[in-house]
Amino acid sequence: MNPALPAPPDTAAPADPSAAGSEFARRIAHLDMDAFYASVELARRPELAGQPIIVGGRGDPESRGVVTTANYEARKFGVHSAMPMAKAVRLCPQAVFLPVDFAEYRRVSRLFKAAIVEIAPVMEDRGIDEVYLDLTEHEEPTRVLGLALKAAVKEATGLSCSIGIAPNKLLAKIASDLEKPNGLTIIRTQDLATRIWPLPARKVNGIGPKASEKLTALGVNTIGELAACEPGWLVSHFGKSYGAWLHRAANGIDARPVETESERKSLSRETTFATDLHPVRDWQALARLLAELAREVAADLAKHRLRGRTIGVKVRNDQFAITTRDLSLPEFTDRESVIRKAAFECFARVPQHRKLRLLGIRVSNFEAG
Ligand code: TTP
Ligand code: MG
Repeated sequence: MNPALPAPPDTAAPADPSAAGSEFARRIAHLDMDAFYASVELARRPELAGQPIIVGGRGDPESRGVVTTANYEARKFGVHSAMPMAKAVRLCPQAVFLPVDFAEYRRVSRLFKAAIVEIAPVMEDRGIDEVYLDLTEHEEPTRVLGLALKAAVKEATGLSCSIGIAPNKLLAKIASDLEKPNGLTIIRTQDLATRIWPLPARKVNGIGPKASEKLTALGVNTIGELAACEPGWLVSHFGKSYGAWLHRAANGIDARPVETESERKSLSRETTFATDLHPVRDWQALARLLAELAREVAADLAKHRLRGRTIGVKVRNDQFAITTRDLSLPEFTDRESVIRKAAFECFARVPQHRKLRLLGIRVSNFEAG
C-alpha cells in the first residue's frame, strides 16, 4: 500500500478511438523522480555524492526492515526497493545506510509539484514522486516542453527526474521508465511496435506479478505477444473486464483523462495481496487490510479537504473478475471509523466463494467545495 505506487487503471475505461489514428491527438506526460528518497538524502549530504546509498527503516543495516529505495550506484549491486535490509548489506556492504525521513520527502515533493504547475497546470498528483500532465494545449514542441519541465524540477529541488510523453497515460507511464535516470522519452502512436511491443508484459501498469505469471504460463511474454492475442481468448482466461482491458492496453489504447484536484470525482486506495485470501477463511487478514485502507483513504480525504457520501469496496478474485459494492451515507464524511464501518458492510455483500487477490476502498460523491 505504498502511496507512491499508482492504483491499477480503471478497467472499465472505454477505448480511445484517437489512439490508433493520428499521432498525438492528446499529449500526456508522466514524470517520476529518480531514486527519490535516496536523491533527497543526497541533496542535503553532498559529501556522499558518488557513493551507494540505501534508505530504509531506521537506517540501521542490522535491522530487520526493508529497503525503501536505493540510489543507482547501489542498484548496480542488485539492491532494490522492498528487499530485506540483511540482503542489501550482503550485496553492498560498503553502502551508506540512512533512515527514512518522510517529512523531508513530502517537503521536496511539494516543491517539485509547485514548480511543475507553473509550467503545466493540468497536473494529476499520483503520489509522493510522480505526476501526470496534460500538455495537449501547449504550443511548444514536445521535447522543448519536456526539457523545460526537467529544468524546472532541477531548479526547485536540485534533483533529476524522468519524463515520458505519449498520446495517453498508459504509454507515458511506460515511457518515463525506459531511460531512467534523467530520461526524456517520447513515444508516438507509430512507435508502439518498435518501442513498446518488445517489452515484457509486466511493464504495463496494471499487469502485476500474478497476471504476468499467468501470461507467461500461457506462453505470452511480451506486450506485442499480448497485443496479438484474440480478445475472446484473453476474456476466457482473465474474465470479461480484465481480459478486454489487457487487449486494449497491449494495443496502446487508454482514454483515461488527467484528473486535476478540482475535477477529482473519487478517491481510492487498493492493495494486491502477496497470496490470495479467502473471504471467509482469511477474514481476519482481510479485516486488517480493510481497516488499513480505510485509514489511508481517510488521511487522503483530509489531505485534499474532501468529504464524500458514497463508500465502495472493490475486489478482484483469483480469476481476475472484479466485483464492486457500495453504499451511500446520510451525511458527507472523511472519518476513518465511518468509512471503515461502511466498507465492512459493503464487503459483506461481496461473493464469498472464491479467493481474492485485490481489495480496495473508494470514496466518491463529494460535497460541493
Ligand atoms: P519509485 O518511483 O518507484 O522509485 P524511486 O523514485 O526510488 O526510483 P526510480 O523512480 O528512479 O526507479 O518510488 C518512489 C519512492 O517511493 C522511493 O524513493 C521510495 C518509496 N518506495 C517505497 O517506500 N517502497 C517501495 O517498494 C517503492 C518501489 C518505493
Ligand atoms: Mg521514482
